[in-house]
Amino acid sequence: MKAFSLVCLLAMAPVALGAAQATKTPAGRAKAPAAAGKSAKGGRTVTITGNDTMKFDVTSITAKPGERLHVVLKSTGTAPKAAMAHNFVLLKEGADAQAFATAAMNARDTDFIPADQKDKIIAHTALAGPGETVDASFTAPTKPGTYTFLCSFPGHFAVGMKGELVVK
Ligand SMILES: [Cu+2]
Repeated sequence: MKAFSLVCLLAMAPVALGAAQATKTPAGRAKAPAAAGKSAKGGRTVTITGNDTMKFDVTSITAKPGERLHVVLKSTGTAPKAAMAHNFVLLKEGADAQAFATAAMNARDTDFIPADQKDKIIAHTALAGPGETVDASFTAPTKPGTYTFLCSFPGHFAVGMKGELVVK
């Protein structure tokens, strides 16, 4: 009887372990797409960092017309995600960045990507909270020019969380 109980315990151990691992997955998920992105999505990787000072460390990206790019955005801040998160939103040529940022303020439900401005976007990432990494792969415009990218979290564009993609 004693031996039987032991077998039961041993048999159950992997199940319990598996359950514990399953609950851990969401916490580690933020990093997985970036690691997988390099090989799976292709394109030249451009790594950008955002932090609690609401600035991108890369404010100018140069690309060839139609070049495939893989933007990886890391948030190195420590403030809570609800108060401080970052994304990378690349706008189409001629899009009004100020109008986009203003509309985004009311779009918390969609991670500050305003539904009525989606036609102004070339590509965007998800929101990165403290310590999180998000990414997006896209094809640079074929038309040479300067395209604005910004963080659409409320207030960040206003204090200069923006940059430009120069296609030439
Ligand atoms: Cu931001």
